[in-house]
Amino acid sequence: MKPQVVAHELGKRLREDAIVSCDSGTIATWWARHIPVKAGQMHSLSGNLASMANGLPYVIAAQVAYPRRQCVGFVGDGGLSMLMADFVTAVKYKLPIKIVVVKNNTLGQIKWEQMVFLGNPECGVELQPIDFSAFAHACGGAGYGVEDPEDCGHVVEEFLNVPGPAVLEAVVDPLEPPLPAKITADQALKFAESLARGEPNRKKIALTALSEKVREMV
Ligand SMILES: Cc1ncc(C[n+]2csc(CCOP(=O)(O)OP(=O)(O)O)c2C)c(N)n1
Repeated sequence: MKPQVVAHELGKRLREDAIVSCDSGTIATWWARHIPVKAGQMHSLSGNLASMANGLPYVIAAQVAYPRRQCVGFVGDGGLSMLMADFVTAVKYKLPIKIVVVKNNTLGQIKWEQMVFLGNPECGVELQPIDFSAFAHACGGAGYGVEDPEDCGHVVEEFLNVPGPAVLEAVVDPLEPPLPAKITADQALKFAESLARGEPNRKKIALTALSEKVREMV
C-alpha cells in the first residue's frame, strides 16, 4: 500500500474535534499533503528541531487535557519504536488514544536525504520490523493491521471506533519517494548520482519516481 492511502483514509474519518499529532520523517509529508485540517481540529508536529517520536507523548498529553476529544497519532515506525513503551501509560490511565503507525521498516526521511542531498546510496537505514499490533495487545490495548489498500478504509473505521487505546499498523511501500513540490536541479542531479553509485533499489525507485512525474504531466 502507498503511505498516501492510509493518510487519506484517516483524514476522511477524523472527527471535527480531532487532535492529531504527527512525527518527524516522511510521515510528515503524507500528513501534510493527505490529511486535510478542518476548522475545530488541532494538528501538531514536533515542537522543536524536528525531534522524532513526539507523536505518541503529544497524543497522550492531548487526551489528558481534552478527555472527550478524538486524539490520534500519525507516526513513523522509527519514531514510535523510540518511545513505544509509553503506550502502556495510555492503557494504565484508560486514555482512548489512537496511534496509526506507518510501517516502512526504514528511517525513510534519512534514506531519501542520503540520496537527494548527498548523492549517496542508502546506508544503515533499515529497521528491524516490529509487530506493532501484537505489541499493542501485549500492553493490554487493541491492535490492528492493514496492508491492502482495498481494506484500508474499513479497517481505519473499525480502529477509530474501538473503545480504549489502540494501535493500527499500516504496512506501506518503503520505496514511495516524498517528492518535493518543486525539484531543484541540484536535487535531481544528486538523486541520479545516488542511483548511478549503486543504490540497491534503484530500478524500482526510478520507476516509481518517473511514473509519478508522468502522472502529474498527463
Ligand atoms: C531524536 C531524533 N533522532 C534523529 C533524527 C533525524 N531523523 C529525522 S527523520 C528520521 C527518520 C524517521 O523515521 P520514521 O519514524 O520511521 O519515519 P519515516 O521517515 O520512515 O516516515 C530521523 C532519523 C531526529 N529528527 N530526531
